[in-house]
Amino acid sequence: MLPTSASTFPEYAQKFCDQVDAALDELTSYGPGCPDPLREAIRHIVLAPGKRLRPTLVLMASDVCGECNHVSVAAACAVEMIHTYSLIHDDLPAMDDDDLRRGRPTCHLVFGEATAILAGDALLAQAFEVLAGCGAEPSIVARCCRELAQAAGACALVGGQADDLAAPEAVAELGLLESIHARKTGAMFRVSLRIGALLGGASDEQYEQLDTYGEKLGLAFQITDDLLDLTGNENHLGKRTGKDDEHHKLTFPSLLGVQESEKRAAQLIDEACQVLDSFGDRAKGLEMLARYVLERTH
Ligand code: GRG
Repeated sequence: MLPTSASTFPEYAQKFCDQVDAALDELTSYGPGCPDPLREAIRHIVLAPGKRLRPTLVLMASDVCGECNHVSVAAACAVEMIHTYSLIHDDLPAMDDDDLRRGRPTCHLVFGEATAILAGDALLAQAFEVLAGCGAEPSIVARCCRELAQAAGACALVGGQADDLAAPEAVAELGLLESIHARKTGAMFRVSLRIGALLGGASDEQYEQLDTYGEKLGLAFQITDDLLDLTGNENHLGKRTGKDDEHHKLTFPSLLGVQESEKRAAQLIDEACQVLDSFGDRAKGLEMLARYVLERTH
């Protein structure tokens, strides 16, 4: 399944992204019952050029454990649907109030707030429809659904987002910042690895290793996200920069400074890669993805 000659992560991951893109296109075509504006609103963001990191993690985790097929592709789409719903809702005026996402005007700007909210709601529901129907053994499917629901729920993605929105009023403290990011960003990275591991037939030890890799990767990703908001290029990023300062957000660079934040992200990526040692060459893609997170410009 893996292209062996690829030298950069995007080249390496292309084959995974192509499978996910094709499946998402099909899954968001929808039959009768789905109003045209809702379908268009969903596809406007789902099919926009996202990096597809989380679905790629699902597929790579399955692959390192031995089994990566259409079942994992369906699960990868479920994870991307939750992620995309969270982006659509995060961009709403009541939250981050953004006008640019994945290089396109945000969903609510094009289709209106009500349709954007409903597009997110539909994706959240569909994610579980797709995961429940992915075709894996029922006990594994049930475990994957539970893991995904937890990662998307009040103590993870949604809770982290709630605390992040409240953070300007909170005491600027590293423990709080790490807790917000572990929930708002880290949980979706971790669950991608967990689901990929479960569908790939991971041993308990492999599952734990991939989970630890996901935990470290998720935090490093958020640190680089904070740094890119400060120093990145809007054209490369496809979203506005400088928003964190504008919203008085609690971020790693605001708390630790740019250099210390870069050091911390690099250390986390080294630690994440070390955890992969026992997988040997099979984990090359996961290692490349981790290094890419550090070097990315978007
Ligand atoms: C609305 C429940 C709810 C949660 C919103 C997604 C999110 C949580 C907030 C977006 C703001 C933000 C900077 C989050 C942290 C990092 C993150 C999730 C960035 C976006 O992920 P990428 O860069 O996006 O992987 P693409 O578009 O490439 O998929």
